[in-house]
Amino acid sequence: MDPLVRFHNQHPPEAAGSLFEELLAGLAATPKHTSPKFFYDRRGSELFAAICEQPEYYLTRTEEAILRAAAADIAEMVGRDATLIELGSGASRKVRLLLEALHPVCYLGVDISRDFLLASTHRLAKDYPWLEVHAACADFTRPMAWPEGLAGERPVAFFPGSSIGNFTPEEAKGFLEGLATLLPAGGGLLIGVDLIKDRAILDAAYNDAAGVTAAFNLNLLERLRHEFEAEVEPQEFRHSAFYNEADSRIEMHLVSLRNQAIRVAGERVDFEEGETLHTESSYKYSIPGFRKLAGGAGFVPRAYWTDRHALFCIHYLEV
Ligand code: AVJ
Repeated sequence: MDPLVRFHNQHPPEAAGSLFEELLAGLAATPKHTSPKFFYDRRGSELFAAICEQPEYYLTRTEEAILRAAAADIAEMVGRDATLIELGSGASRKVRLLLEALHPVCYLGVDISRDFLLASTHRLAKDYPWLEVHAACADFTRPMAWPEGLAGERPVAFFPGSSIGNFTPEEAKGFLEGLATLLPAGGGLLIGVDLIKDRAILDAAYNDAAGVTAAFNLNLLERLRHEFEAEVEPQEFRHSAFYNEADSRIEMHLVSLRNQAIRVAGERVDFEEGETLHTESSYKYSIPGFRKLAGGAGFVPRAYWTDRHALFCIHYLEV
């Protein structure tokens, strides 16, 4: 037990089993797909943190610059003494840019990657001794409730990084509706959303020259081997990522380099040469497009902040 962080395990006992079933169902489907949440084992979370450092991956850097520049503005909008709830808190880096200005009474980090979450929230609690820090290991793509015992009366959710982009627009609407119901009147949502832009910038961001995104994508197969006892050779697949303009989304795939069969939990999954496993979609929105989506989900768009080149946008929405 960490004396600095209050830990809430919100994965129901059957979660591991049902995650596995979800994985198998996607592999058996046509076209084959897996949810991006399967990327985030410990190694996957580390690789994602490394992606954020790549020169081509403008999202993190730009969002952090916006947060830095707008922190005082955001604090004025959001108000002090909130209960700040970060969804998909990962390394809990971005929230640091807000803590001094926002001065919340309580911080809750929610993440699916347990060890990573515990390490990050521990560092946060050490660095901000005045802050009450909680950690909840949970899959926020499933219905959830806030854990008991959080200080403060006014929850404000923080959902940075354009993680919302992993949902289809319909799913995003459903997710926002769920959040709007979880938040009491006066509660808010500070959310980072990647913007539609020139495809060359988008394609480069998901095909970094150092190959970190490729390693992140292929790590999914490593995870299948180690955690789910799959028989699969990652070197028999290659990374593919491209902008699908019609659907305003980046698609990531693992392309089979030849006809082959992999095995997961005794189930055989056949791949033809060139066939893909669709591992992620990352939707991009215009500013008005996202405000409309949020409005339709029960939020009132209150403000937004963007960068000079209109690469990324942070919205503040209230219920
Ligand atoms: C965490 C979903 C925002 O879509 O940009 C980065 C994940 N995938 N590179 C994104 C990701 C490949 C990222 N999100």
